[in-house]
Amino acid sequence: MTETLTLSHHIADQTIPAIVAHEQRNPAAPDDLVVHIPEAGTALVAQATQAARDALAPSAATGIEARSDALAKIGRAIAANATELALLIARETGKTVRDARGETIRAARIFEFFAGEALRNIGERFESTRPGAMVEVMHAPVGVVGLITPWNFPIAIPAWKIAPALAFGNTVVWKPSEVSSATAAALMRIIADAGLPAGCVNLVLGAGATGQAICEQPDIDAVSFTGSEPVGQRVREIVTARGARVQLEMGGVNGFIVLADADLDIAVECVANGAFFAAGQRCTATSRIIVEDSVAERFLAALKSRVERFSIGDPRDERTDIGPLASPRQKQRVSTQVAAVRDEGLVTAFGAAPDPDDCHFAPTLFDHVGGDSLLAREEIFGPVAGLFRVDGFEAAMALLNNSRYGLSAGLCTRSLKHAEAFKREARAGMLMVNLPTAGVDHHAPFGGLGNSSYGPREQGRAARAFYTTSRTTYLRGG
Ligand code: UN1
Repeated sequence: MTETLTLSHHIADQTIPAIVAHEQRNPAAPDDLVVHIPEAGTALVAQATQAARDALAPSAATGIEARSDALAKIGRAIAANATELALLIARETGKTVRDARGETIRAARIFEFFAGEALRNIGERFESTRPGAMVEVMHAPVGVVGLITPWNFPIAIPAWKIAPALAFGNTVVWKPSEVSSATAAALMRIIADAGLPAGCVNLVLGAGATGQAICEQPDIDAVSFTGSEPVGQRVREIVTARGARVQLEMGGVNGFIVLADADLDIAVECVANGAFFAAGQRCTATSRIIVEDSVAERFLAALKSRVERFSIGDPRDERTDIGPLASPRQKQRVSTQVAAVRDEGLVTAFGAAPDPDDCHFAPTLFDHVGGDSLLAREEIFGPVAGLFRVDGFEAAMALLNNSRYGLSAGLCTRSLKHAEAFKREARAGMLMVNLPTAGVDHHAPFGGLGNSSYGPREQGRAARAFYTTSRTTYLRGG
């Protein structure tokens, strides 16, 4: 699989070829040019939006059972093609094939879950205060939704936006990250074969200009975005200014506390996974490892020896634990931030070496980090974390909560008392006890507090809130 792919937009079941604007190279083998990508821009976004609007009535006429069948069919087709999709994800984004296969299966399960939800969009009927009248509450589609998705979960995140959008009767204009366009095009082909009316899902490819066109498009009723905080804030400004609905999932500088009474084997597994798997490119990654002084040296030695056993290399190899960063731009960003941390005078316990030949970056840990460091404030989105030493639970919680973000937080302990206090006091949307900060279930609500998220939660039954609007009817027999 080394040919260069040339991608097309997909609007109302037509593939629309266009002029090449970007390329994505295999981040583990820069000579391998994976894909040529066009830029849709304003005119094609308008065309896709019209196609999506025209598809609303046919989609409603199709009914919930046919929609549910289509979602189940998409899920089955993703699962049946998991091996091929995982290899494409690995080649295009550098995600290890093992993680990519897991993610692909997760995407399949998400479509299957929402195949059920399409049949469970249950409303309410109750008595009006006016004698003889009844009140009915239905959950109606929002309309045309714009979806802007990132490269780090190139199939699962599109799945957890597209599936509920369709399940509840919306139609979609979707722009994936230019770093994962080939994976998006492969998913689009599967969706196009599911038997939904033309125009239910429209794929527009490109980078920032096309994302901006979606946000500005007056006929898009709601925009759901996952990506970086600065871009997310911009999305929010544009979309709320024109009065449309917006949902954002952005960054995190997630903390994981290791108390003195923790099982250190569990703590090491949680941190090794949370901080370094997927090369740290998860918004739920562990960036701040907050450890009680009395166990810090033992924990650090065990973590170091675990990291030394990682197999770092070609993401398409089944044995690889950690692959490269997704692009030279990503490697540049991580390198710049690591240099800034060094300029603070901090030293590493291990790592900090970018590979000169490709996008690999060694797992890196800075030791003796203080609460005012860049590592405590900014998301790095690479395999880089800081070790913060504290003298007990209260100090650990104070440090944990000292962040403008609040996506995921973890605690490793054997103490029920501390676990309960953590559940009450940690300022984060996702709380993990003796589990890594990253890695969430597909059937549970997902989202954060503070600058991490905006709008209703994604995933699970909670997803309905964003993709529907309640319609209240008062009914009196004539
Ligand atoms: C996970 O940790 O399993 O972009 C999911 C991200 C998040 C999803 C994380 N929106 O990393």
